[in-house]
Amino acid sequence: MGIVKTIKPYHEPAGGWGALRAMGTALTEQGIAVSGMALLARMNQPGGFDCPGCGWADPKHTSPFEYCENGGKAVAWEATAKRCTPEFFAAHKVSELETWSDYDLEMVGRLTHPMRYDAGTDTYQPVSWDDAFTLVGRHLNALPNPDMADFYTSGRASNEAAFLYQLFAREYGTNNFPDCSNMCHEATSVGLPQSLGVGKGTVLLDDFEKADAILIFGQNPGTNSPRMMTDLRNASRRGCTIMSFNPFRERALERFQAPQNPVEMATLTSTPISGRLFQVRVGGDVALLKGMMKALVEADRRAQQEDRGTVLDWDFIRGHTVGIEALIADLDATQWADIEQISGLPRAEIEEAAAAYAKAERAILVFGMGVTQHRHGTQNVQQLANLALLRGNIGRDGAGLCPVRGHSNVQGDRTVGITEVPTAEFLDKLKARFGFEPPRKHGHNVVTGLEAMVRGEVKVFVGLGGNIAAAVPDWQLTREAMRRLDLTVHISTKLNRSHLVHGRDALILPCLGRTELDMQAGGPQSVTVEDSMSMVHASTGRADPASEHLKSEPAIIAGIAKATLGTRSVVDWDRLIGDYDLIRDDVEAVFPIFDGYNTRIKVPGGFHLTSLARERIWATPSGKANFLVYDKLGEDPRPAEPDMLWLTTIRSHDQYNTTLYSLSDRYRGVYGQRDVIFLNEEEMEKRGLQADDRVDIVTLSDDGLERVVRAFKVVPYAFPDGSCAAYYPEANPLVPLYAHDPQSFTPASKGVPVRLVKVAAEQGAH
Ligand SMILES: Nc1nc2c(c(=O)[nH]1)N[C@H]1C(S)=C(S)[C@@H](COP(=O)(O)OP(=O)(O)OC[C@H]3O[C@@H](n4cnc5c(=O)[nH]c(N)nc54)[C@H](O)[C@@H]3O)O[C@H]1N2
Ligand SMILES: Nc1nc2c(c(=O)[nH]1)N[C@H]1C(S)=C(S)[C@@H](COP(=O)(O)OP(=O)(O)OC[C@H]3O[C@@H](n4cnc5c(=O)[nH]c(N)nc54)[C@H](O)[C@@H]3O)O[C@H]1N2
Ligand SMILES: [Mo]
Repeated sequence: MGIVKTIKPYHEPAGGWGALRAMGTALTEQGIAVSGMALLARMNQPGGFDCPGCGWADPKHTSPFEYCENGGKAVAWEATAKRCTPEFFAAHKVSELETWSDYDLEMVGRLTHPMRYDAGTDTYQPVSWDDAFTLVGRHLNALPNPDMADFYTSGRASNEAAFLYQLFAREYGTNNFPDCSNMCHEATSVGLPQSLGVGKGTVLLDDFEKADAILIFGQNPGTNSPRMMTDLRNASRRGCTIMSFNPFRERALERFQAPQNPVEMATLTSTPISGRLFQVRVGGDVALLKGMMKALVEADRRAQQEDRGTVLDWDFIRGHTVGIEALIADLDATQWADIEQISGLPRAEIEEAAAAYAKAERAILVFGMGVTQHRHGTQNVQQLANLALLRGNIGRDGAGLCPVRGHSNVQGDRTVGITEVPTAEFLDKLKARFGFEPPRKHGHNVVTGLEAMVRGEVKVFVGLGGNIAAAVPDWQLTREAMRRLDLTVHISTKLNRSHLVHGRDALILPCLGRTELDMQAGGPQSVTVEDSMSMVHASTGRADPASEHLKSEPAIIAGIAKATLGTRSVVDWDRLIGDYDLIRDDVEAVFPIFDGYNTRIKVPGGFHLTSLARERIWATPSGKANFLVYDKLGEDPRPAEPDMLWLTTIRSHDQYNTTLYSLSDRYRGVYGQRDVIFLNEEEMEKRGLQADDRVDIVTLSDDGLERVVRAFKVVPYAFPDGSCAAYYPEANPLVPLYAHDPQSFTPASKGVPVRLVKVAAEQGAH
């Protein structure tokens, strides 16, 4: 790449002309400057396809311009004119490709043929679909126990593909469904049911038009869900208070220029977004949340003493919740000094945040990975739920919890049965519909799956999308385990790291993307997805497939199922693949909330899956919402290591998870490089470091293994004390596999204890 490596602050607002320029560049780089714009005109429109980017909800289709810079990049990446062909594979041994960067691998373009690894030549060679399916079947049938296979899902798979995938693996005999969600919002899915009885958000897009306050915890909308910026901007303009709690001063949370707004664009004005930014320390959220709640409780007592009403919503608390006494006792026992130390925020600031929250009649609490990816991720989520419950901010217009999901269908995949801990009720329904006995034993999630792989107990890995080898923690350990597998199968659109970290046998099975026409025996097919707000709607690709040899994800799963189960199967796979309406009928039979599925997706915008908590019906054992106590403030700050910093691993503006669109991160002022570490000047001074110095980042591991990434460049940044940040996935070798939330098994990617070792100038020269 010709990009110069520089660090220089970005002065423009987020969005705006910078966003339009970046989208134009992405389309041009992929060789689709003109056709790409035509494609984008069909994105998120009735009859069109759903954006393959993030899981933010679609508005009510009032503008022909329903996409954002990063959605544009996601489409450019899929609709690229570049191709990764058998000739390419013939020319590059796998051992050579291993030396390529992740960026260069995906830049090769769309995969065109099914490929099988050939050890003799150390290359991938073309293979027929039939032979590929037979190979998978042979390996799976050779396993003494179906629990020796793992079936991974990344959240781009449609409801139809995901349902078939779980159907096949369960008929085969296992509940091993590690899922990208295990590394993402699992703390939400595990934490919220205990609090509210549902594991999903409780707001709809309309609520953003009615809220008086929106609080954003550990989420970066300007980059990761840019269409949300329009809702925030409109809220901000009508006087809604917006507060953000984040160690970074994320640009989009400060100022935003709507690319869709001609006036802002022409006059170069922008809307200030976050009324207030609270720079919480990395891992300091429990302390912050308890501080806010403590301030509310204290204010409530004062108000009652002075006969000024109440600050807490006691009618709601008494009518709808249990556990308030224990929560208040815990808050009373928590000292302000500890809250300040661990959150990194002075008491006065926390009280200010609490006061602004208390002033709002209706408040929405938004949260993302900054909250979930901690050893105390579930606790973070539950303390957030407590904060909402204290003021009755659930189940009312303009109020609620809004976990912003990642992948565009990660929520839907879970809804239709991708889970390693299925309920008995679901399995009974599956059995009633199909007539086979599904396995009851709980299966692997990402962490337990990798642990089993490390122990040699897993032999076959199948990945429905994603890039597991790069997305997971502890590369040294986990990649070595992947290389010992009997078979790795990746259903993918683009070449990525996981294809190179392969088992003894290995297959790359290329599939259609969401923008492409999916033609089956019964004609062109649509799929369905569920967004962050539980809206289910259809997505129809119309573009010519990247290659005539591609199959749809459902068709690939059916091919594997037939080759593995043969006449044993009670499912008529060909019939289902011929007409996806039939798959949806099955989904509806197993999950009654999909009542009228095929009819309801014909309505533009789709339909909403009911959230009981939204109706103030609490599906918990007590029948009430639960205030849940966590008697700590976070993780112990290791007094024995005065040098320690909490490292958080974050996304740049120019990446989609492990896919890099470029090596730059313009809002944070980083260009042409990703091996950087953000650190404040005081912490730099303490360590004798200057800007551009190189450091090794070393994890303070508990198990004696050395975890280190080398020669990262120091970038001074107004960051909280005791904290630092580096990019995901480059920093993943630092995240220990054992360092996960014990309840949700979410790896602690946003809370890694590290120390820095300065590298001598000549060693660090890059
Ligand atoms: N363009 C683009 N869009 C995406 C993605 C992408 O990679 N690129 N990924 C998709 C996926 S799968 C997901 S899950 C979402 C991810 O979207 P986000 O949830 O926004 O994920 P991150 O960027 O990893 O981190 C979010 C924020 O958490 C802050 N943070 C870090 N540590 C802490 C902490 O300890 N406390 C608090 N309060 N904040 C902290 C970071 O500064 C950052 O602003 O986006 C989805 N959309
Ligand atoms: N340190 C650290 N680690 C993290 C995170 C973090 O913040 N920090 N975030 C975590 C999170 S939130 C997530 S969700 C995971 C993401 O983990 P994954 O979901 O496994 O990773 P992705 O990078 O999204 O997967 C990209 C690949 O998906 C394939 N692909 C793209 N589109 C399609 C499609 O339509 N169909 C199919 N079959 N394949 C397709 C392409 O081959 C592409 O290379 O990573 C997690 N890992
Ligand atoms: Mo995610």
